[in-house]
Amino acid sequence: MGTTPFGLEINFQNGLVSTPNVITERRLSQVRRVYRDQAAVDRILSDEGDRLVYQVYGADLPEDEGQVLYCTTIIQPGTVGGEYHMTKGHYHARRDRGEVYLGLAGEGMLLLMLEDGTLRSIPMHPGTAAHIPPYWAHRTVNTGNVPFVFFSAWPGDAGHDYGTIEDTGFADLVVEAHGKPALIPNPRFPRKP
Ligand code: PAN
Ligand code: ZN
Repeated sequence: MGTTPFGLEINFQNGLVSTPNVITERRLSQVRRVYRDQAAVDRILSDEGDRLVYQVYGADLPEDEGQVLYCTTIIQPGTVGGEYHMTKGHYHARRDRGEVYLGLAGEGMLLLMLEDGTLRSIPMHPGTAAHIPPYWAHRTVNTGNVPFVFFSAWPGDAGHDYGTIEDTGFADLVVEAHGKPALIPNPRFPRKP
């Protein structure tokens, strides 16, 4: 029978959702493995504590075929060992499920990757509606000086596979070079000879 219709209010500036019932907070200690420079992670943890990297605000909806799930993500500005703050990133457990991202505030980059390592990047700013096709892993990066906020909507039965990306990362890293984002090859990513 599905669910009861409802509307939530989203603040486009800060990404807050009225009466969200699912809030995820990702602090540096929880997402440390996404960064290349583990010594830099240790330094930040001991010098300034466990900084907030990103939050996700969503609605508690059933993860069923036919439902459309949605949330906002707020990535705080900052770098770790030269890499910009980023989400963990994932494939959908059902690889044939896509997604839509809409930029609301701040500046970011969407990284997309196929399982053979083919990589694409899409700059995101307020108003950018990005299409994530089926089969593409996706990660977002805050490349600006203020929180990067975006909205996502995806099929209820997509599921999330974090393990594959946790093991290898994406094929490229997004680093700050002369104050601007640059993509450089990730030495940890397995490349075919
Ligand atoms: C997004 C992401 C969200 C957080 O809603 O889940 O931005 O990123 P991670 O899930 O990689 O930590 C999405 O892609 N949902 O499918
Ligand atoms: Zn997704």
